[in-house]
Amino acid sequence: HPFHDALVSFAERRDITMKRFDGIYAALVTPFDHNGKIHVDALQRLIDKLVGEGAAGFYVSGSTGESYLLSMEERKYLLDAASEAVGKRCDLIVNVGIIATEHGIELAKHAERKDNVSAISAVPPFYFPFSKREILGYYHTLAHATSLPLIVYNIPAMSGIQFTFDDLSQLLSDDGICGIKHTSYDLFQLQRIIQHFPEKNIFIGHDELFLSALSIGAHAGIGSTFNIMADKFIRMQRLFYEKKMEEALTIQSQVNEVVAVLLRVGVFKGVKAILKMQGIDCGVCRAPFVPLSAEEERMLGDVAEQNGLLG
Ligand code: MN9
Repeated sequence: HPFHDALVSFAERRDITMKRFDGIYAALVTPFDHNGKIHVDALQRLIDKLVGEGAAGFYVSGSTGESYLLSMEERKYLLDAASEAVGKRCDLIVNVGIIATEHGIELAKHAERKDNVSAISAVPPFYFPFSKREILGYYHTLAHATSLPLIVYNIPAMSGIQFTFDDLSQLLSDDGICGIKHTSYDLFQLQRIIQHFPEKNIFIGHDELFLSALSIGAHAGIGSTFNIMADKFIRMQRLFYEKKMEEALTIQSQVNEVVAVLLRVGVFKGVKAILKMQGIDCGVCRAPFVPLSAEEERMLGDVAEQNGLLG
């Protein structure tokens, strides 16, 4: 492809290029303190709780982390803090997606300096109507900008970019691209990707589809609701491997009761509100997001209580 000269060869990459991702990667919220600054103590407590529940790792600076409301410096600082908080216990995937390719490269180079980061990820460049060629070029460039492999973040509802199966095949044929985070309700497309790229890492990005995605061959998930109920997903995956489908579906059904309310009030705001009820105050989402109403908080409290999220 057009960036061939800049390629780092497969053999020169870190061993982790071949990493098989498995399990639950929590798409971390970004905790803010009362002054709206990144709250490192809350982040540490959140990470400790999720490691304790059995999370496989963390997805830092994604949509859930409000990364497009953070400055470049804050995105780096957030990763510094998360990397330090996690230590050697788990690995991190870092979303470096941003509009300008050179800013993405800068974030990728920063991520490469952390020894617990196993991959970068990126949303498509947004706002401007870039051509498919420009968007695919952005990914190939980021995938070879550092020794870290890249996970494509497919999220049409937010990015506005619809990838076809052919687009995704082109991307996954790049040896610098180790997988995809599929945050789309199109399970037909997901199944075709898994079938045609069995050696790549496929993350389901819609928590409400977790069990469905496992049934068509996904092995891992990246999700915002793992912040508040990682244990349920971990149990669901274990039950699935034990072929206890009815029990697994019971858990998915509970999870989906919670997701339905989160979608009504705004997922990121709702996840932060439930975390506060669970004893980890991560503050509120950054403006232009507005705080939840008392009625929205009540709905969240009720559904969290009814589904065993409040202990
Ligand atoms: O990280 C999340 N995607 C977005 C994954 O928030 C854009 C999901 O966890 C969803 O929030 C969740 C609700 O649709 O599945």
